[in-house]
Amino acid sequence: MKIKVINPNTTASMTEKIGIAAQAVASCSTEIIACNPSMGPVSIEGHYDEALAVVGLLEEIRKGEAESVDGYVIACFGDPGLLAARELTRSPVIGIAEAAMHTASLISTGFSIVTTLSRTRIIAQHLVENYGMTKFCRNIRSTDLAVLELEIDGNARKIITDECRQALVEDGAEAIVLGCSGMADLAKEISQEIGAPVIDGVGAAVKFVEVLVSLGLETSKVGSLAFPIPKPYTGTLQGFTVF
Ligand code: 2AL
Repeated sequence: MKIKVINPNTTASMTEKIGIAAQAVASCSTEIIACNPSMGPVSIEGHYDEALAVVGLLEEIRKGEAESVDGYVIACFGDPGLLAARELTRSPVIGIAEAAMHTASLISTGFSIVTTLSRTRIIAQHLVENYGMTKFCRNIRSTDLAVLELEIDGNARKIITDECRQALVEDGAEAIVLGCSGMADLAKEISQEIGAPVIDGVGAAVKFVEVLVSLGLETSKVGSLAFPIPKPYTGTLQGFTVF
């Protein structure tokens, strides 16, 4: 099985970290292809970043269709372009936020999300509501760490661990969802330190793709996720024309 794990930002070191996290949980027979778009923001920390990252992300999905990919993971916690990506392929496409939240809901009665900058909280909040997770989500906590601060050796790990610990005490959370793919390498260690489940969406999403592919389940093309209506695209987006 071939799973393409797309980091929608263009920071190669983060893509590498995401690829390692994906490979660590994948079955022996699964091939992980970790990649990032060639164009777009170096990190995704707001609505503008998200909107523009989606163009490169969709390009990676289109390329994947020519590479006989069996399933895709969108490795950014805002799940940018998730439904658009699902329109482009029959193969399952899973976002790390939806994978992590659903996983947390299966092993706890309530979780808190620990994310990066406080301005990204609203993105997570909208996803919680869209995914029907309001009754499980106890809080969305920011650390005020920029995404690229997770790429340098600093005290990010300690700040995130402290925030997770506080979530257990102050929010009554029983599990923690990490709110950035740049935290993919931290889940196991933080879980051991705080004594509660800590969920990294990259690993969870890879396993969901494996399950769906194993069950022979594809994205429904019966209604709203049908292939895009063929029409010309103009200007810079001419290359995105669907025939
Ligand atoms: C993210 C993420 O997962 N990747 C990225 O560039 N930004 N999410 C976040 N909340 O900062």
